[in-house]
Amino acid sequence: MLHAVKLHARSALACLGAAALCALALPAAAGTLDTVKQRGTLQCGVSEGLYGFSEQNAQGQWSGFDVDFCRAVAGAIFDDPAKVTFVPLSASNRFEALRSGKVDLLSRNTTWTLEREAGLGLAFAGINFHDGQGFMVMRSLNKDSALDLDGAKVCVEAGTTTQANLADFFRANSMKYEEFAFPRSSETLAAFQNGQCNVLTRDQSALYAERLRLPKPGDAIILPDVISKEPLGPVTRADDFPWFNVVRWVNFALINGEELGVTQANTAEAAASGKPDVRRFSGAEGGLGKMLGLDDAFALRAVKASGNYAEIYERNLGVRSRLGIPRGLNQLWSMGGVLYAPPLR
Ligand SMILES: N[C@@H](CCC(=O)N[C@@H](CS)C(=O)NCC(=O)O)C(=O)O
Repeated sequence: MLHAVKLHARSALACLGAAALCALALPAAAGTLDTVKQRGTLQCGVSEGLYGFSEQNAQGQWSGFDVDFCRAVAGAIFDDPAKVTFVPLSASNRFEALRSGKVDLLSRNTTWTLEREAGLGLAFAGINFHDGQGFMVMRSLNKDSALDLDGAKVCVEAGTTTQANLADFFRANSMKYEEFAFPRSSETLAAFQNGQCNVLTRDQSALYAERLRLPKPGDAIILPDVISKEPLGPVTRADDFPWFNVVRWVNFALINGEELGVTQANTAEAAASGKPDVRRFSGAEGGLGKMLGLDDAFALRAVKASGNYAEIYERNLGVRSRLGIPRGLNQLWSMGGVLYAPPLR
């Protein structure tokens, strides 16, 4: 069920001085942010188990790129990254969990598409991983291009953009395939392993992750073809703009944190910095956090919780991690990638 749209009246528009610097004061919203604050924990939807993105160890502790994003949001709100309840969701049940309010936020390798926003009443708060879909085959199959896959038996997870792109790719190239679709990633991988299908298709990042689960990862190869754009990012309900903004600006804060050189280890130093942009980032001036309903130090707190974007990326996905995925497109705009966050001011 979709929540009713809440309209926020402009209760005050205060303009300061000749420079006409305007601060837009909104009434306290009885929305998700208040619910989260009152509950004392953020309910964050993550995947059920995807190396590098969200996984739970034997002690029940979660880790991963998507998990760290949830912790950064909790850090921004509570100054305590532990105030998150992780809710594992399959590809098929993730959107209903968000729409029904079971989770406040979806941080689960989810692709931004028009249908999901305009059709489901959701809003993507940004892109935190630029992915693309690929194919994995056993080395013994002797295929080195996706265009050689005519007649293949393909395993795919149901309820994903992956399934739709698969159909497009084979149709566009006049090739046939037999589809084996499963609701869970563990079942999809098992079917590939036991030979029910000879091709596994997923987002490239997920292929890197799933290959590590094979008894002999070196027996499988990821074909070089990338057949789609998969901009992955955090998602909220579309009816709560103030909450959407909180999540969106935490994402921007992590990217700006990298750009400014604010790291998990130097937040105390950053808080004492004399540089104007670092002072705004740390909440020493600008009063930016309050406009979001947060403490002015929200950006610094987010980095304190999880590290800046580069730290989160390298810890979970980067070339020195188990997955070994180069930054590529996910490099800052100033370093040859496409990550670009509006300024905190
Ligand atoms: N990005 C795609 C695929 C997302 C997805 O759920 N992918 C599957 C494999 S392709 C996955 O990550 N499963 C992990 C899990 O269910 O724990 C989408 O948003 O539809």
